[in-house]
Amino acid sequence: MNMDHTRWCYELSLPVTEKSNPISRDIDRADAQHMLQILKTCDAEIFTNHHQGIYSSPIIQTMVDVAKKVELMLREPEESLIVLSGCGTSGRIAFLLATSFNEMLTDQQHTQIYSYIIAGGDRALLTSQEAPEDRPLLGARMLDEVCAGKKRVLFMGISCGMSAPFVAGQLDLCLKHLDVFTPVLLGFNPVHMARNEPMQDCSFHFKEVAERMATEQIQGKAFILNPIVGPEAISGSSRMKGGSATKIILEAVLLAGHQAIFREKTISPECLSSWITASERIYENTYSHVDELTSLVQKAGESLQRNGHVYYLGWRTLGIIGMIDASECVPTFGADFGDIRGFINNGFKEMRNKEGDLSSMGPEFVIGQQDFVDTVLPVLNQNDMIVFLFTVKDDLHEMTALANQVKRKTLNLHAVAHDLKTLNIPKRMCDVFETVLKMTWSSSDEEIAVMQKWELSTKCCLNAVSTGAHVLKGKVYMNFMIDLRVTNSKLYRRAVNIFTIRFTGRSKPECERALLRAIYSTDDVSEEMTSADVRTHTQMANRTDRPLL
Ligand code: S6P
Repeated sequence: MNMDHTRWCYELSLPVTEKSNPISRDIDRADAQHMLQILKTCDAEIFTNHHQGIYSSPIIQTMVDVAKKVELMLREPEESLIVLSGCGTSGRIAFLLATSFNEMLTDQQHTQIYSYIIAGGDRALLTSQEAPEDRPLLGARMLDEVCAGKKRVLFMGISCGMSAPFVAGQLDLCLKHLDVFTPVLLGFNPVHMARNEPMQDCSFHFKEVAERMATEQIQGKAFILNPIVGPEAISGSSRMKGGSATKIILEAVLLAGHQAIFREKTISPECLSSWITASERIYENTYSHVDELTSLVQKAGESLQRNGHVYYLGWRTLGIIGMIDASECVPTFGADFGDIRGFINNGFKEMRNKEGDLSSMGPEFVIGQQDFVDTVLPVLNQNDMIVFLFTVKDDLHEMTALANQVKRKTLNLHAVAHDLKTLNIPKRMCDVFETVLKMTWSSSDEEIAVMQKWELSTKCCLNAVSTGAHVLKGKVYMNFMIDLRVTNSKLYRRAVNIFTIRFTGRSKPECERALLRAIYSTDDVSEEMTSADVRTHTQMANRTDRPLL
């Protein structure tokens, strides 16, 4: 059997979310403009119309069913809770949605009913905490605590790869108590591709839980939302399409529930698919600014190549989008936390996270724009790139004053600005920036959830900027992350896989030995090391400070 055939069979065996996307196979050799074309084509796969796609009848119908559950919860808010939960990016999106939708309820003088759980707690909102992802019992315990005293819980467990043991543990708890819980699994693989590896302290695996969910779905007691959106542009990097598709789908479902209550709109397949179409338009509009986006990717790449930094300064939830994008560069590209950093106006006051101000936990948790002025501005230089993220509804005077302060240090100052056709950002404000990616949204766009649309567009831009910059810096080979840290079992498997057939064509045991040599920093891999379980290896890798590939 030749190597190409072996690689091909191997690729076929991988779940969709771990596959190498043929569209991006040469992304490491692309210039900034070509790279954008690649990212645009990969993202467009989210909306491809096929029988398992996001627009397909079974997926839209499941969205309708879940939206109706949301409506029910909203009708009896005192005894109900909607919990969104996940690890890494999935947990961050859960946080963003739960806090934003609670805010919407407050605006309607309605009781807040949303809560979020992220593996590793609030510190995982800003830093990579990969190890708790492997703990199913911890997930179940955290869910149990959050739901204490509630009669009805709609639980949305997000795992793009349908692989996180933390989420599997939570779904298992729900399935054992269907009198209280209605579990929803959101992911982007078919059920038969859910992970089937044994989990820590557990007798079941993710796939088995997903199969039990599928059985309960027949009775309307559980739901699986798993459209196929194609492999990521950087293999396995679910912060990109996975995170965006999560946001699009859950917002559609939650908004439909809200509109049923507050606007008496019937929840129908049409209203759900029209939100997906609106999101598709956002992607098209965002990528139509190809020249400005190319310039941002190019500039960010140059900054990183010169050991400079990229700083996102964002207002309101656009600040959160910036911080999320920045925090993900550490586990994905082996970046230093200072390479790309996000700051938000009003810092933690704007975050509204459960655990409050975390700034005493270390420099990674210092996130206010005033902190930027106090600690970063004095040492800023021309190699550093600054990107402002704001909308016409933000405090434009405050924003211009800060931009002028930054400009005294560097002209490498850019903006992603969202405007409505009816409300214009004054030209003199745009003139402060070298590049302004000015997104104009037609005033006929429904005013509803306009902030959510601006967030999605900003996410798409920043994913392109940070991914593109790291590709230009050489942190990607073909379309594989090669500076990843092996800090949980999913990443360990991914590392072995990359080593294995893809790069070396050697056998799995041989590649695993090579990986163990890197983890334990030794050429002498002992019997004790090879016989230890994956958890022991990832614990060791967690203690090492450097990427292993
Ligand atoms: C991916 C990101 C990771 C994942 C996390 C959860 O780009 O770095 O932190 O979000 O591993 O993955 P999943 O498949 O359970 O949503």
